[in-house]
Parts: sequence; structure tokens; C-alpha cells
Amino acid sequence: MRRSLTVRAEPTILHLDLDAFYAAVEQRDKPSLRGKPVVVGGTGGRGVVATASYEARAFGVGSAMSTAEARRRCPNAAFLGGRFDAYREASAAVMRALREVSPVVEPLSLDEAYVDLEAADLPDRSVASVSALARTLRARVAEVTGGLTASVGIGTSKLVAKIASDLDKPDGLVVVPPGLERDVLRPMQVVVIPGVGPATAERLRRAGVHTVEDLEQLSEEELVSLLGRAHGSGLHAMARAEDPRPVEHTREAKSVSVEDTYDTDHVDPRLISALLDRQSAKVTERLRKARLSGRTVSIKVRLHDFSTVSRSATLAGPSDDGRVIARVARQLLRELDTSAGVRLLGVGVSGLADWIQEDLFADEEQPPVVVDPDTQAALDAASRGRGWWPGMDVEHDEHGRGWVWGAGRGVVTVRFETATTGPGRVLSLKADDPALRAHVRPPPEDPPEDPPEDPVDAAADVTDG
Ligand code: DCP
Ligand code: MG
Repeated sequence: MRRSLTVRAEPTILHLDLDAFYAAVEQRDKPSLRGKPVVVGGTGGRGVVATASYEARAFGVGSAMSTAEARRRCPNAAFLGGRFDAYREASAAVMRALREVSPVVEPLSLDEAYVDLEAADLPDRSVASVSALARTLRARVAEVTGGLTASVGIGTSKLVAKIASDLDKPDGLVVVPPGLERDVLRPMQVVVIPGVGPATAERLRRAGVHTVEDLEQLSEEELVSLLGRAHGSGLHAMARAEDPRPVEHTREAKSVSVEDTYDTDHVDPRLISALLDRQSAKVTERLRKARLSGRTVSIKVRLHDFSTVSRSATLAGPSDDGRVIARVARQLLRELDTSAGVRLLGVGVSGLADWIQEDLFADEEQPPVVVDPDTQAALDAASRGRGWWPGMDVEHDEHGRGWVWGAGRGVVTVRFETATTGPGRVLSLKADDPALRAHVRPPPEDPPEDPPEDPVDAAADVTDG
């Protein structure tokens, strides 16, 4: 079903974004951290912050900052690596709750989605009715996730709904009544408009444009001459809250990928790496042709014994930068033992964005890559091996379940608590204590509705061009 491409008259697009998502999951499962500064991300020397709890944000800690800087700003925070199974499980529960409201749900990331309320069961589409629905939905999200909070925005377009969800974050609900969209947009900085990244913003700034209100003053011709035809016209419309993008519960392409099978097993690591680079370049070319960018980079490798392994990593934001994709693919390859030979190799990109999210005029010299902990975890995995890392779930024969606070010099410090126990005590144990082991999360009772597909296997979506 493809809905009309005009801007709606009723506030029927809902945008939901969980608050401090990874950190909130950590605080849920680690009662001693509730109300405290928590930083999730790469905890190693070159780690990057994925997110921080609002308590840590008060110290100026935020996403994409180096963990070293975050430690300077907030030395008392708990610094934790990511537990992706827990985040994926919470995300799946939220997406299910959204689909109870309307079948038309468009997830943007693990913690963010649009919902089309035109397909929802509502007495009418008044501000009062959609507000009531949103209140029920937020309560439901808390219920199915064990207490996570979400911020919700509702408006007549995606642009307005998304901006609205940010206006009263965290734990907020903002409905922009029809007719007031432009009043909401006017005072905002131009970067709130999708497609306006730092470099476009800089061009606009040089033309004296800072806010959406400033942008409104420019004619379409002026914007076109400043930014080019497509971008200029698009921006002219967006500045007026004319955003016709429909909520799309199915994506035309779920992934873009390339794979090759070889007649002979390749063993030379430099050759394998070069083949992978070539595939990354091909994938990039296809992404660009389709005007897409993607967040998740995957590789698929079939080894000499016909076992097939896939690895994937998620970037902080969608990218169509060939160097970024190639770099992540190579990093993923390094995790695998290919010394006995490789007979199939593939590279895929999924988590696609059909809107140009990246800055059209981004400086070519600076690929805007921020590695999130999903990638970081992949990269750290080799270095940390089977060791103990901060935040990981453990269980001890005598003391029960808990999580690693820190480890080093043959000692591991564990706090014994879970989501349901209340704050627990801290014990230092020997790192080789045979009674201590990693706790593996049991699979969720309901299978996740959207199992993360193997992007490389879903190769059929965008055909070889
Ligand atoms: N994320 C990441 N790297 C980034 C940004 C985000 O790994 N540079 C991850 C961690 C976040 C999650 O994605 O928890 C969701 O991103 P959001 O931008 O929605 O940030 P939060 O949910 O953490 O905070 P907010 O309350 O601002 O939504
Ligand atoms: Mg969020």
C-alpha cells in the first residue's frame, strides 16, 4: 500500500525514540546504577561513547565522544561495554508494541520508529485522540521492556513528528497540532532538516542562514543556486514543513550485497583482503546508484571445509562511503581464521536509509564514521578474547548472577545483582575462579518478530547492475 504523497491534514505520523537506550537497558538490569551516570561504548583506550545516561549527560558526556574524554568529564560514571542481545530483545519488544497500534511501522534503528496512525484504530484523528493513544503506547512500552521510557512526537509529517519527539526528551510526549508546524520549525537550527549536515549548514551559514526561519526567507531559486537543484528544492519544501515522505513498513531494498564463489581456495591474506576491498567498492557503487546508504556492514566467508560464517558491525549512522565500508569489512575479516583457505566471500550493507541522511556536501577527507559498540564489540572481541569485560553478565555457583565491574591483575570485581534483585554487593574474585562464568542470556520467550536477516543472503533485493 502506497499512501498519497501530499502532506497530511491530520496529525497521524508518530515518531518514537527510546531515552538513552543502551544506558537505560543497563540501568534496568543493574539496579545499583539507576539514577547514576552510566556510559556505554568502547571501554578500551580508543573506545567511543555510544550513549550516556542522562545523569552522565549532565557532565557533558555524549554519543560519539571518545571514552577517554568521557572519563575526564565524568570519572565516577560506570563505563560499560555493550550487551547487544539485551538491546535487540528490548527493541523487538518495542517494535511489537508499536505494531499493536498500527500495522504500518517503519523502524529507523533499534530504538526509533515511525508509526502511521492512519492505519490505527482511533475514534477520530483529533489531537486529543492521538495524544490518548500515545499515552497508552508509552505505558505499554514501559510494560513490555521492564520499565524503559520513550519520547513520542506526533504531527502531520515525518519531519514534524521526529522533531516533536525530541522537544520534551526524555520521557516526553509532544503533539504538534495541524497548522502549527511552521511555528515549531522556525526557531530550530537548520540541521534539524534531514539532508542538512555540518557542511550544508556551513554553506547556509555563509549565506546568513542559521535557523529554519532564515531558510524560509530564501526563494527556491536562491536555494537551488546555493545547493543544487534537488537539494535546494527539497530544502525549500522542508523549511515549510512540506514533507511528503510516507511511513514505509516495507523497504524496497533491505540490503545491497555482492558475493563471489571461487574455483580454488584462496589462502593469501593480502589477496583475500583485496578481493574484499573490490566487493566493498562494488557494494558502494550500487548503494550510490540506488541513492541509499546503510548502517550495517556484513561479510560472509565460506571456509575450505564449507562452513560459512557471517560477521556484521553497525555504524553510528548510515554511510555510503566506500572507504568506511571497506574498512569495517576488513576489520570483520580479521576476526576470522582464514588461513586454511576461503572459497566464497561476500560483502553486504543493510539497515538502509532511503532518505539522504548524510550530508551531501560532507568533506570528502573526513569520513563521518563513529563506531558504535556493536562494531566496537566486534573489534574488541579479538583483543578481549574470553576475558571479563565491564558490564558483561556473569554467574557464580555460590553468589548467583551479577555483572563485571572491572578486571585486571588476575582479579575480577563483580556486583551480584539483576533487574529483579535490587542493588547487590560487590565481591572481588580470582579471574580464574572456576565457579565464575559468563552468563548467556536465554533466548526471549517470543521470538523476535524481525530477526536480523543475513544481509549477504538477502542478495536478491538489489540486482547486480
Ligand atoms: N548509538 C551509538 N552511537 C551513536 C549514537 C547512538 O551506538 N553515535 C546507539 C546508542 C543509543 C542508541 O544508538 O543508545 C539510540 O540512539 P539515540 O540517538 O536515540 O540515543 P539514545 O537513545 O541513547 O538517547 P536519546 O535519549 O537522546 O534518544
Ligand atoms: Mg534514543
